Amino acid sequence: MHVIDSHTGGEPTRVILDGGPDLGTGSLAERARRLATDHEEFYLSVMREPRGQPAMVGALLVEPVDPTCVAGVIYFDMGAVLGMCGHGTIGLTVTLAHLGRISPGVHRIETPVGVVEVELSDANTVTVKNVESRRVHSKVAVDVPGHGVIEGDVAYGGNWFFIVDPSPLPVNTGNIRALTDLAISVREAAIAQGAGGENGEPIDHVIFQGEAPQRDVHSRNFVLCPDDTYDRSPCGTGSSARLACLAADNRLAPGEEIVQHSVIGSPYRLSYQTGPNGGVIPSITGQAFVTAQSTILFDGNDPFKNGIAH
Ligand code: PYC
Repeated sequence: MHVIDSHTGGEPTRVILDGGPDLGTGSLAERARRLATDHEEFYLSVMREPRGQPAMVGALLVEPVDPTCVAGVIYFDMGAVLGMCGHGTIGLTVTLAHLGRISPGVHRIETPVGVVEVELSDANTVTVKNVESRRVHSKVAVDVPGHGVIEGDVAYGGNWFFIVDPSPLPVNTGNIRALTDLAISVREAAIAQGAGGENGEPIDHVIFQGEAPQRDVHSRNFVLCPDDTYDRSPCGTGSSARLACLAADNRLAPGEEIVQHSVIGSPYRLSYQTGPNGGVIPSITGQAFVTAQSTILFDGNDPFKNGIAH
């Protein structure tokens, strides 16, 4: 299996060029469902240690249905198959350029939740125009065992987010363990108490919005991903959901640009345009760098062939 690894603001992406399972035909949403139900062993073996690493997102290249797209992609981490991934799309675009498959300019990429547009400005800088994002519930109270009631907005940005603003804890690297534990409890409470999307979609990510020390930075976020790691980048789908909340609260005008930092200080430039269905079309600009080009091997005698479960 040939892969190319990159990171976007510190968050790793592994693009799988070949050697993945046969997912058959149909829409990318159908093929993503098949990956989730029939091929868990495959994606865990590529994401888990010793081949993968915590926080890594896999990007399985598949044939797009839409012929105007340069690629189809299904994202996953070691916790779940994802609808979309913003940092992964920036990493994938830089990887396609590294391979000589695309040049600077605008391209379309098909994902299970729809087609996204990417603009490659230079070898490392990409703007993603994400799928329409929306807030579906505001100020939802969840009772978090051991903590008490926490209020948050439920919003969609290609994945489902519970966004807590302001964060119950300061968002800084010294608090990563405590933020992670609290975010897991919030996600579990939200799921148990039915706080999800309009059709009952479960929350898969939690965001705590904190203050940034820099005057020119709008805020700093902590994002918990399905695999219980935190996003080293400001999370593209999470930033999209957050833009939908800012727009719904009239806290950011269409076209106005802000800088969002992750908990480790990596930046995205964010803005939005009003979407056709009452939501927002987010623009996310970030940078990715290729870190490795490898062949992954699976030895039938290896007791950890399918990765370490812990
Ligand atoms: O950037 O959208 C994102 C993302 C999702 C999970 C990890 N990163």
